Amino acid sequence: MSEKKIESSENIVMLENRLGISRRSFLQLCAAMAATMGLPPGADAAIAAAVASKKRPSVIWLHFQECTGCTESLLRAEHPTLEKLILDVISLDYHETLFAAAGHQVEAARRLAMKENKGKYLLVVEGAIPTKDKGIYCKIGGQTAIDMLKECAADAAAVVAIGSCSSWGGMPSTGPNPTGSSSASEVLGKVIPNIPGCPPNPYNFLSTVVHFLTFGKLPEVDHLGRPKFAYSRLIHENCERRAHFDAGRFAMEFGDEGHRKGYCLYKLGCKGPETYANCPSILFGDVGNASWPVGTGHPCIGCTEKGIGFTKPIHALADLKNVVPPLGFPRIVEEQGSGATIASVAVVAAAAGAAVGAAAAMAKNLGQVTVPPPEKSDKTEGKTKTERAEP
Ligand code: FSX
Ligand code: SF4
Ligand code: F3S
Repeated sequence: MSEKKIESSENIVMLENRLGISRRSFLQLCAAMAATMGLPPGADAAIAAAVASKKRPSVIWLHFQECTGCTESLLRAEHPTLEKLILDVISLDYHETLFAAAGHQVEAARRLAMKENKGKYLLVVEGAIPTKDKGIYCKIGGQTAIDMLKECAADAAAVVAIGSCSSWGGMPSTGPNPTGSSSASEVLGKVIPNIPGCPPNPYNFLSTVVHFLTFGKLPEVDHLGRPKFAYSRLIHENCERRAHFDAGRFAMEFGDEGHRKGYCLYKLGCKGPETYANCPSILFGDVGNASWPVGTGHPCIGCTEKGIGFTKPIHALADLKNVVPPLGFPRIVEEQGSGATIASVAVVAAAAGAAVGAAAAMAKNLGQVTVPPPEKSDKTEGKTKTERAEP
């Protein structure tokens, strides 16, 4: 279907009224999602048609040991009123934080939704599951988290773990793990799709759900169950401070000259070189350039990586997985302009249906300016060789 035809179709017009966003914004977001997932040309139209017309899948959302940051980050997204889109794309039939009802009423609603949508609903698990002492450390409606998860998973079409807690145990499983916090996969005895992050990026969750809605299945995952479209590249590969790493320019302590100048955070413990996620490409909160941990000056703690975040000390040096700072690189000085947000990815997607990573990186570069290096070498350059990372 041509873009014009899609834009004027009755369902999209109705959607405009339903969501209170323009058709153009909606179609741009569909194109951005298709590009983020690395889908071929035409997938944006399929996504738009599915979101506008298909019956919304019933979603049962469980909360166990966590801070509710996953839900908070979904609801705090702003562009274009993402929370509206999420709540429109799915039929949220059970969610402890968002439900006005309480007690037996809400448990009855969960069981009714499970019965009416048997074999068809999507189960989303937020939070780790305590397994020590028969799971008594987390009970809801008199049921342990273990029993509730198993009961809800039995008739689900698919189970998705959202956040690092349900993906690997996350924060609650930090040593000495007094309650035996475990992942949803461990409790269910099988690998399920995980969308880790503390909190995870809402676009990765939305894209996963939209893939399920459009194609009737979840996107392809890696060996840890993470959707490949979001977790197949090291953070270090797309980081805007990478040029400084390659040139040996590091912040040595918080607030020093290198830190103020935006140098690489490797020596402050940045886990970007051993963490797979698309944080630097799609950013957080829709507030523009640099809105991700490293962009704001804090080392990545590896929250999306099993065995790194909440396991490895925050300021311990990362293992360099596949990158070594080259010795012969020319000096590079970058100056950041106002970067593009996820909406700009749509431009790239519309043009090419480009591959994941490339699309986001291109969009990010739309607003960046590279300026030539300064005329004379200063003290900083003198430091370069002595402070070069030892791989
Ligand atoms: Fe919190 Fe979610 Fe972290 Fe965990 O996110 S943001 S502690 S991953 O389960 O609520
Ligand atoms: Fe960026 Fe961290 Fe890699 Fe430095 S070590 S380039 S701050 S990801
Ligand atoms: Fe987490 Fe690191 Fe991204 S701390 S949010 S994986 S930059």
